[in-house]
Amino acid sequence: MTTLSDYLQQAETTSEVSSVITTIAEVGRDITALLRRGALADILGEAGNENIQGEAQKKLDVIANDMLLDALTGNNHCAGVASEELDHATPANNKGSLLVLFDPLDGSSNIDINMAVGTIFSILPYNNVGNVAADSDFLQNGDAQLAAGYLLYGASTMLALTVGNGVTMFSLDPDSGEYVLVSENIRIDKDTSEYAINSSNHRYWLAPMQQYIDELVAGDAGVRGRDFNTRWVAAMVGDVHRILCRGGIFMYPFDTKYANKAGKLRLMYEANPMSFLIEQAGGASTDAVKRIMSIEPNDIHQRVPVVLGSENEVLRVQTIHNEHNQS
Ligand code: AFP
Repeated sequence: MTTLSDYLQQAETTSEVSSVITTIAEVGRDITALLRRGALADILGEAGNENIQGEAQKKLDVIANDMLLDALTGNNHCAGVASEELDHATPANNKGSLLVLFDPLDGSSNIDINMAVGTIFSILPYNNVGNVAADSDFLQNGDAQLAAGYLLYGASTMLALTVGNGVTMFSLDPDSGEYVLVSENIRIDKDTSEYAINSSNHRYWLAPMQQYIDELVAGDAGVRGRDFNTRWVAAMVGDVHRILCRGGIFMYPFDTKYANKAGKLRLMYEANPMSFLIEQAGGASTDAVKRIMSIEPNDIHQRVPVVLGSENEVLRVQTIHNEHNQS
């Protein structure tokens, strides 16, 4: 049996990155304990306020955010933290060499119905050591990430992690409290017949995305010549986990409902960490046209359209968009 600690000791990363990953995993254990108590733990329902995204915060959004913030600001290697739930970055230890970004509870609309939720995290280098970290220090593209991963709080709690040398998965042993390695060097098939998208937004999508999805819906009666199936967890962590396990394509495209924000998902603490995992597992991740991890950010909360998963399907979406742009 290999634990997360055993894995990190031999992984091609630094002791500082390993320390921060361990801190996040420890908070994941505490969030798991809260979720396991569910309705009995007074963690359900609305917190009664909105975050910078204008979204009503759930109690557990705030609780998870505060747990991660407290733990990471207590880690000497963490110079600053940025969270989906906080307007601006929180400076921590200005002698630290790392920055951490997270969505503390992704899929929080699933909490009240006892469905899967998760924590997404991204670790960046701090290039201004000795100074107080500010939002601008976080504005690095996805290729700058030193590590990324998620905790999936499902029937079991799992940690998916990359430090730039493949994707490894761990399962939390509820008896010992250890994260036990269950799979490594995960690879995503280039092809798939399973897609994930919120189809109720069809009328808001741009024409090329409408064409791509209409072709999937047409199945073996259309140009694709085969039937497709759809799955939608409404928590990105759940959809990405399924893709890492059995392939697929996940899309939250540009839609005119969010026209001023370029889609619903956030670049820095959702799209970039998930793209790192997907690319490390042999998949692809774009904004429908451009590679996500090449995007130069201009705001820690900026949104981006997301198309990620099995490479040949992501490329097909890109081809259809390019054909429309050339016509
Ligand atoms: P919440 O955290 O507000 O539930 O949003 C989750 C999410 O950001 C992402 O995890 C899902 O894939 C997506 O939104 C679901 O969006 P829809 O609710 O529009 O289906």
